[in-house]
Amino acid sequence: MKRLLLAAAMIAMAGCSTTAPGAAPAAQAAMTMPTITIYHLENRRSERIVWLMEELGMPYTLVFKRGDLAGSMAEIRKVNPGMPVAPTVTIGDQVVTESGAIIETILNRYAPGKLTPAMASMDYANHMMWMHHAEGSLAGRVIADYRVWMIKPPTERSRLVDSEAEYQFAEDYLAKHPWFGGAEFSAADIMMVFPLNFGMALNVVDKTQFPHINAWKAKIEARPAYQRMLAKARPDGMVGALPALPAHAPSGPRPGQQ
Ligand SMILES: N[C@@H](CCC(=O)N[C@@H](CS)C(=O)NCC(=O)O)C(=O)O
Repeated sequence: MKRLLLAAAMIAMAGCSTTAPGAAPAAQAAMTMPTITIYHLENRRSERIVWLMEELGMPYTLVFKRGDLAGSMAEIRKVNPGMPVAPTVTIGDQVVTESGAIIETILNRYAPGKLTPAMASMDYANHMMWMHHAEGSLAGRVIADYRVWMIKPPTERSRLVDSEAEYQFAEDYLAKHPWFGGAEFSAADIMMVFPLNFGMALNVVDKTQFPHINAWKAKIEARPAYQRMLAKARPDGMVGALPALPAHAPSGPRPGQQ
């Protein structure tokens, strides 16, 4: 009788949890992927989604007018008149924007466990931070600085976190980790390329000051999936590149800091 009760208790406990305490949950099964269509502007953020699909080796349809940003934007407006931005993606019949949200949706649903560190690892939180930092902090600051400096070049550094502080933060991280995903390449690296390239190419920061970011960019550009993305999404090289600032912003300490 005692043995029967013990067995019943063990079965009941097993029913409560299928994993040992502290163990990572089993990877979720991938859902069947509907047709994914990427509405693209050359040399813009929609490259992230093309690159993601190339890294995953998954099918997609790419829509843009080669060498014609206005024509490509007209295609975007047809499916997404309320928020015509690149990337706009259709997942089946659903229109989705925000590159980070698109990437997380595709990975979580159709490629669980891919391009993402294990949830229980130290790298996971860093990966998530860079996934969101790319658009939530870095892109906004670099583009704001670019726009303001185009109108009136600054004579001193801002007291607020500026582009240079952003690049230094990324530089310090890459001095200790090979990828923004930590030990392995992850979707966070895909998110970070666009804003880091933007500020360096347009002279918002002095690109010679960030050797680890430059070394990471060289590794990124050597990836076969990145090269396939360039061949498909940027077949004629840079299209509609913005003018670079004549000189990068003043570096050094901020006012009041020596
Ligand atoms: N945070 C959004 C930004 C999307 C965005 O602004 N994309 C730019 C191209 S890189 C765009 O379409 N701009 C058009 C406009 O602002 O009119 C994302 O990451 O998807």
